[in-house]
Amino acid sequence: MQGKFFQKPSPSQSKSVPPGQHLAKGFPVLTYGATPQVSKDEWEFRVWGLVKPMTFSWSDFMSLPQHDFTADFHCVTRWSKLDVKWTGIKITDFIKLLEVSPKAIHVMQHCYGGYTTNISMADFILEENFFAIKLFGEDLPAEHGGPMRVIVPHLYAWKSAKWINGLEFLESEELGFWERNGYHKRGEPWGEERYSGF
Ligand SMILES: Nc1nc2c(c(=O)[nH]1)N[C@H]1C(S)=C(S)[C@@H](COP(=O)(O)O)O[C@H]1N2
Ligand SMILES: [Mo]
Repeated sequence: MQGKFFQKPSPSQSKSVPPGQHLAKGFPVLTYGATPQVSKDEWEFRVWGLVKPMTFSWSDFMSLPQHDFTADFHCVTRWSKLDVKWTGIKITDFIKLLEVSPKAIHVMQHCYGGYTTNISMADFILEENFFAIKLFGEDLPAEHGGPMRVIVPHLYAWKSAKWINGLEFLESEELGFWERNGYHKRGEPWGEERYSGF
């Protein structure tokens, strides 16, 4: 598929495009519902469930090390964008601040606006996953999840929660918004884990 919205991958790009996906021109915005407008001053981030409950401010997050990340981005609606440049804080660095119970095997990501998405601890606590605060060197725009979103590069992008404001640690798998509405529980793009089939 080509034309206004898609472009043909170069030979070197082809191996990075999972089956059934097309390269998007630009960086589409995909949001269910309205875009929350949250200032950094009022922004707050909570952890609860199988963890010592804690609340973090924007400046708490800014005291953590920041890194540049380059990651491919795959939306289950069949567009991908390769080599997106982000700046952010590693999930693994943040988790070190928490007292998580060893019984926690699953995580629910919660967001301003009410969106949720679930992920296993094994998929979440990876060096390559991060909280993004910049996109191509600029403050993360509100429509792409600013002031802060999650990026989990190895799963479909619905697992990368925009406007993240909390993590709930769980002793068993629970389903988030799209997962309750038919999307796959895990969502791995190379295996085309798109829909759950229930
Ligand atoms: N809070 C929230 N996060 C979200 C979504 C959403 O609707 N709300 N959409 C998801 C989906 S389906 C995709 S493809 C990506 C889109 O990110 P983008 O708008 O920056 O391209 O965000 C994901 N995270
Ligand atoms: Mo998506």
